[in-house]
Amino acid sequence: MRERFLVVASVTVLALGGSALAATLDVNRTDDFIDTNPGDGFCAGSLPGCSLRAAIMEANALTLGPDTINLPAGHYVLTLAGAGEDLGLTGDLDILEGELTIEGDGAEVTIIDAGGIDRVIDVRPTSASVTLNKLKITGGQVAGAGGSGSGGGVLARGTGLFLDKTIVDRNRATRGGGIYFAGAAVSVSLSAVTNNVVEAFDGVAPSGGGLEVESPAEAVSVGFSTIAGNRCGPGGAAGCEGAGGVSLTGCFPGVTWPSLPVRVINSTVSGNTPRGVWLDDCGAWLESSTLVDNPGGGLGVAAMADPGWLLLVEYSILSGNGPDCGPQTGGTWLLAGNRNLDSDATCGLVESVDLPSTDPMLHPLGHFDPPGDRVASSHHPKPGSPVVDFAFVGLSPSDQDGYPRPQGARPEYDLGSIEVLRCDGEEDLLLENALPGATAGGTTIEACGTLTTGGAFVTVQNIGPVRFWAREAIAFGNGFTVVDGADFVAALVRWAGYVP
Ligand SMILES: [Ca+2]
Ligand SMILES: [Ca+2]
Ligand SMILES: [Ca+2]
Repeated sequence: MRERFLVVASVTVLALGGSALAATLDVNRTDDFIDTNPGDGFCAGSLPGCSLRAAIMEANALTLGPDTINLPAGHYVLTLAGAGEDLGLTGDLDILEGELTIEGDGAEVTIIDAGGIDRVIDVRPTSASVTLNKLKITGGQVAGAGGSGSGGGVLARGTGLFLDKTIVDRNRATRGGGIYFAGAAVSVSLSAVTNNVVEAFDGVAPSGGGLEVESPAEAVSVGFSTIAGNRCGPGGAAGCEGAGGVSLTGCFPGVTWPSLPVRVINSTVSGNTPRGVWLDDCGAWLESSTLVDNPGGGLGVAAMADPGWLLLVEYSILSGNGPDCGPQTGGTWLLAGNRNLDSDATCGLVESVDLPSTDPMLHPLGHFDPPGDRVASSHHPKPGSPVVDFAFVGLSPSDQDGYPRPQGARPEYDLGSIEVLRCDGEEDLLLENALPGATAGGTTIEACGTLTTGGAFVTVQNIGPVRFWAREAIAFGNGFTVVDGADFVAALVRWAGYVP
């Protein structure tokens, strides 16, 4: 039974300096229907309430200022079939005008799902910048040559596209499975682009499994984010133009270090097929990032037309790729001597100031519950990893999960996107005898250091969350059980003293 709404959804219009008008539209329906009178100031259509499609149509018609659409937790499935339509009435959600922010409640709970009828969002060339915040974009599917086959999740050709705390997952296209961007500036921040696919269409080779950026006029930024599990073409590198993860083509010329057109920082590029990052005529600066397990290559460069461009890589891990570096057919590469690790000696690294031919000893890709709505997954170093404390300095004050760099008493930074957390000055936790059964409710136990469960069975009962932050995997003794709703978070690494 459909929920009925007694209050007609309205739009809040705020005067800004008497000239610009900013509208805030509050979506309160998860089903898909149009606004029957765009531009009247009300998000309202054929059904009671305000749908996402109706809110976008209304924002498209309100041309006087930046607009915000608030999208509460819910599964928003597009059901009005009709791809190839560009006014927002059917198929994908077309954003036509101005600056727009779609604000969700969290990437795990606010889900926009195209249900396979088209891509999810189409940012038209007539629009300005679009910000997607705390959302999931999924279920998009397009195929074809040119724009019709580009951007399974998001096709963006406006001025800018800014992803913040957003997941783009399981979309499909010919180019740019997750995102295809051909505008001015694009930024992926605190976000994840995962499990997207591009495949050939009628002789058109696929490209850019996760994110494809073509001829950006301004900066391309990937920060504190994960590009993982994306796939380009069925047959490896031969069937794919560019990368499975991130492909960048034809960046704007005329800028040189330190204003290189592409910046990747504190990010993870993992398990993309065939390649991780592919630069075709784009200078780039990668810092404190982890590129691993991309079977067709970690980092490749096709060409660099601008002689002022270079590829600068610092404090990063390239491991388990085939190869870690390559092909290297253009530009000046600066990896050697910049505190990087490779596993196969393809990056030209230098002994003593780098870690060539070295196993970084990383855990598999995992989600470590980072604070503050961050959605990215990462590879954490195992105990004894050589990447820990290998960089004498780092440029970024925090790691992918937002924890401060460096950690502990020593001043060195760790290589890669994750800084291993330290327990300096924290109490160890002895569970044996310390926690009898039937503890009073509401208690939160936090500790950092060494967890000792001893030989006896320990039962934690009727308490609140138990959070234990340890540098190393926790080995329990004969028995440790948590009952009656206590939420035991046995994190491999995290530090109780950190306040987000
Ligand atoms: Ca309206
Ligand atoms: Ca469209
Ligand atoms: Ca459409």
